[in-house]
Amino acid sequence: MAYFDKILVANRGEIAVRVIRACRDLGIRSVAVYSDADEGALHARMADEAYRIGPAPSSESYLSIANVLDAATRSGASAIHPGYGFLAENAGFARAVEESGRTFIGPSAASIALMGSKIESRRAVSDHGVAMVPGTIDALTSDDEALRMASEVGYPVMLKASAGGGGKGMRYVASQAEMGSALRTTRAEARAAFGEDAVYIEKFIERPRHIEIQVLADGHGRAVHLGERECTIQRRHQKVIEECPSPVVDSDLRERMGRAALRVVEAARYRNAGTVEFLVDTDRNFYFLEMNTRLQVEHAVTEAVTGIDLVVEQIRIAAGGRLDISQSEVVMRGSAIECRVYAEDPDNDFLPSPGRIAALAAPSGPGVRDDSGVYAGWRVPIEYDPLISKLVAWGPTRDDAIRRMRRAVAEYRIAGIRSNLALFREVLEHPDFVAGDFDTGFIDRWLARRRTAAGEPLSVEDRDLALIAAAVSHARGRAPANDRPAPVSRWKHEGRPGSSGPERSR
Ligand code: MV4
Repeated sequence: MAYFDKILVANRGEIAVRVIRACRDLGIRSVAVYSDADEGALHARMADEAYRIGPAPSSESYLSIANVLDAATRSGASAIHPGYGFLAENAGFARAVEESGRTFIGPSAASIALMGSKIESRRAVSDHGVAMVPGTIDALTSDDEALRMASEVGYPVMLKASAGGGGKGMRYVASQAEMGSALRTTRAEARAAFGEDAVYIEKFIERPRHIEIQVLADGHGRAVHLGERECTIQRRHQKVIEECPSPVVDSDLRERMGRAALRVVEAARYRNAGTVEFLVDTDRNFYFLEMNTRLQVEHAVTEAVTGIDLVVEQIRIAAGGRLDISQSEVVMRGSAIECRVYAEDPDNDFLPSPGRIAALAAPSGPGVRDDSGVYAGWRVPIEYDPLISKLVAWGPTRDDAIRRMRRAVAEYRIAGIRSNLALFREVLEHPDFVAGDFDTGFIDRWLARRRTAAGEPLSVEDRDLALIAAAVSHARGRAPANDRPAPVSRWKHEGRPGSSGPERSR
């Protein structure tokens, strides 16, 4: 059964290829759009039809609502899948698609707008009884109010822009002496970046993990959660490695986080696939952070473990279909890891490494999936995110998945451009990674240590990071991170099933 005759994919690269594949699996015609920089790109070649939507700068192509809608008119597509990034979380785009008489494959414009405002989403979610990071519910109106709220929740705090998210527009505030200038710079940056300067305060959660719950909701009152993804391994707020399940989430915590995520779905009257992000502290308390109203980059680890095709479900739901999966039918089997393969140079501060791919051999074999957006001979453009593929390895256990990922990374050959593959080889052998013992500072601390070990001076940014890490360790009566052996993290014990650690999340 076909749900739509023809779907336009308003995106590029590996995610456009991923959606085109789902269309083909469902017998639906696919329409690609491409900029001048993407003429001959894999997604444009794979789709049944492809339409040029403008010059290389995304503001004049992939971000142009008018140009995307024009391609929809030219092709006769009756639905639009936005992928992630670009227009995926633009409420105005979702509205414009619906007003043009087409279906937006995603949530309503109202849900996108609600979750796009971190202040409004915090209010809606707290009204539904979901635990969130202690802090302000309303936008701060004065320096005095900020100082009062911050001393109420206790320093250090995070100052966050309501229009921010994903690490954008946030600032660490150690003490009241820093509050005045932090408010001014955060507001000014938010105004420049988002055109809106509302800010709020959250208590700073130390050494958290970033764990998110995948949800599916059909808009007819049915909703399920598909367990969690562990997304703690990040560099500068970019995820690097994700996994499903998390090594620290047992079935009890999963059930409680899943129920909380479904309350967020209710609060947003959410429809389609979405992700509810939580911070999890070292005592395994979890706090709502934000909801991503789109398909995520890392969705494939959930697919590997649940066997559910999230893009197919998105299309079915958008076509008005009922969710035919009940919560008890969601079964998590085995363990999956994703490595984001980037065209970037780890030896040159991770600068993008665009250029012609001279040779390419992607891994395959049992339990390995490579969602790529490139091919040999293709020139990776400089204009866009340099993600070239997402490598996923599945195994019956986490150790099996790690070994498989090591094998897959070793099989991978990319010539002509630099990539971050060599880093994965090292991280996948790191004892703390293998033990599942890490927090959000893992990659930065590891890279800093690795560079000083190689005799390189630290960059100003890395030196600041190291100083902050040392200060935090000192304040907590620990040895600085550079002094090995590091103290054994509480994660090591509390993550273990059967551990008798305190369970305080509610
Ligand atoms: C925080 C936090 C500590 N306390 N909020 C960064 C990305 C964005 N989604 C939220 N982030 C954080 N918010 C409070 N109240 C620490 C981070 C954070 C982080 C979170 C997840 C993964 C990596 C991170 C790296 C640095 C900081």
